[in-house]
Amino acid sequence: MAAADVTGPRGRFISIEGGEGAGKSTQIALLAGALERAGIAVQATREPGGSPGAEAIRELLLEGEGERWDATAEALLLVAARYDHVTRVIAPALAQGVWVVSDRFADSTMAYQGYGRGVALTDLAALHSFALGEFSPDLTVILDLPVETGLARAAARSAADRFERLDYAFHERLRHGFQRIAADNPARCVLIDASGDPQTVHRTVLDAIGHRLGIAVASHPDLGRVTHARTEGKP
Ligand code: Z5A
Repeated sequence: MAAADVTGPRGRFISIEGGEGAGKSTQIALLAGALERAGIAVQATREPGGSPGAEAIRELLLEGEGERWDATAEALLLVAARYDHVTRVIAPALAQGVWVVSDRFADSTMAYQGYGRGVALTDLAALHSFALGEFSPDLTVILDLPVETGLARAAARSAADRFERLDYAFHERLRHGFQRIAADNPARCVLIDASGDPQTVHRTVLDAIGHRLGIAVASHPDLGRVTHARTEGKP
């Protein structure tokens, strides 16, 4: 994937993962605010989506009945969207020295379509290898939360989409999948308890960035303002 072959000074790529209502959008808003205050240029983005083509695919994925797409079609659509997002948005930003923080990335496909919906993990890995080569986040923060807590948070926020309407056992497989991904990729992933209040989780995320990426960033103090500015409607 030529656009990801960055040779100059490069920004860092952080993905935030987790199940429904884990607090990804909230943490991305806080993290982006903290990085900006530290003088780091940062671009917040999301998946599926993040580029015009990928946003069009997002609409195909999230609308309609639960069985509109089978799990394999879903995976193919997601990886097509991801390729577009990486080549047109993420890799060019990193090449300019901008840090990119993404609400979900490839681990969501492993968790949802793989652990959740039964597509072989080896097939998904091969698909990603074809689309992205060796490109991957520098750090993946996985927000871990009991299923019932996450679904209650998500339900309080908005009407359920195609994925949120899937059954409880699916969401348990998802949580287990993310925990496995963290255990299998310890150099890239950090699993964080997301059951605390937003500022507590935020400070834990910044600690992880300090340890893993070697940069100390002060926490963002203004939770209410940043949360509303950046999370209504997602990044
Ligand atoms: N999907 C997939 O299947 N495969 C893939 O490869 C990819 C995605 C990339 C995207 O939907 C869907 O696509 C997703 C997986 C699938 N499934 N669903 N649903 P989305 O982008 O619309 O939704 P999401 O990514 O799942 O995020 P979310 O569930 O909407 O929530 P969140 O971003 O993790 O949480 P939040 O918006 O920050 O917080 C939710 C609520 O809880 C909100 O009212 C907050 O104020 C509150 N909150 C947040 N943090 C806290 C704490 N710490 N305490 C208490 N309350 C909190």
